[in-house]
Amino acid sequence: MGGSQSQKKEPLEDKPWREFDWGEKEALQRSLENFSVRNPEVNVRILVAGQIGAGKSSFINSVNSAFQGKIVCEALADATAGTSRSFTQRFQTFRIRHKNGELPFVFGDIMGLEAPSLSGLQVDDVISTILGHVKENYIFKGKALTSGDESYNVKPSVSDQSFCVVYIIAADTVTLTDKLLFEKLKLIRQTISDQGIPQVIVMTKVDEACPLVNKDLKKLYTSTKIKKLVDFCSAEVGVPKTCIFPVKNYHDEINTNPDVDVLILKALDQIVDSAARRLQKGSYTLK
Ligand SMILES: Nc1nc2c(ncn2[C@@H]2O[C@H](COP(=O)(O)OP(=O)(O)OP(=O)(O)O)[C@@H](O)[C@H]2O)c(=O)[nH]1
Ligand SMILES: [Mg+2]
Repeated sequence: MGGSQSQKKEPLEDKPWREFDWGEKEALQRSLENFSVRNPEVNVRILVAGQIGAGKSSFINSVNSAFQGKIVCEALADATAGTSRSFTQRFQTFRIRHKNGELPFVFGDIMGLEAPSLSGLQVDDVISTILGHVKENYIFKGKALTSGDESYNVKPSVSDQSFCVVYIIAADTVTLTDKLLFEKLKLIRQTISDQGIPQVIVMTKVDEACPLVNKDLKKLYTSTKIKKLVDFCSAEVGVPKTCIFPVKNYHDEINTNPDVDVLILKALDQIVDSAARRLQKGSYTLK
């Protein structure tokens, strides 16, 4: 699918549209491995949200793979192309580990959002999850979780709350995405922005979106196509371009690669930095 169109010559920018240090992997890794929270009991929770099949679970696995130097498949990702049902059905959290132990970062993985307003995962459920009200292993239903439900965590701790929301958007399909999906993301944004909860876009599948990048990942920041897709994402979701990180997730590799790692770690560095700043202000409640 999409093969014949992608045969066309893709333009490249004369100069990179974003400065990026491809040799920064070790430094980023070291700095993230030395990250500590003031209260060692607290974990920095980060929630991934986005369309079905965008690469949410794969991004979590890619973060763990980059730290461990081997491919990790803890968050089950779907290998079936083009499904309309989210593979991830329950709310699960995944601790990020490096070779010698645990890091204080925990990713929350949820079901994918669908465009029609009343099907699949509801915006209310995403917001409840961000606020820490959804207990681990809750299976998302067609209707939103309410305070009377046994899976509803009435008094979430700081570690149950998410201090950064990462919208995962697939580069290869973003321009074909139903506008209603962006409306859902905007609704989430409006609700959580008041609480100062930072939001970052991780744009996955850059290898599928641009043949030049597929051949050589280092062309990412000179690819006109990827630049345009970042502009498009920023305009549709309302997230500044500086908070959009194009990445390639590990999906069919058997070994890690420093270029894939550095993109993933750079995105994580920004996510953790903004989450840590929000965490300093303490927990939050809506209403
Ligand atoms: N080529 C390529 N494939 C990717 C990338 N990221 C994810 N995939 C593939 O896309 C498919 C869906 O990935 P998942 O990680 O399961 O996506 P998800 O967002 O968790 O999906 P749901 O749980 O179903 O909502 C899988 O076949 C992945 O291998 C990427 O950066 N490049
Ligand atoms: Mg998933």
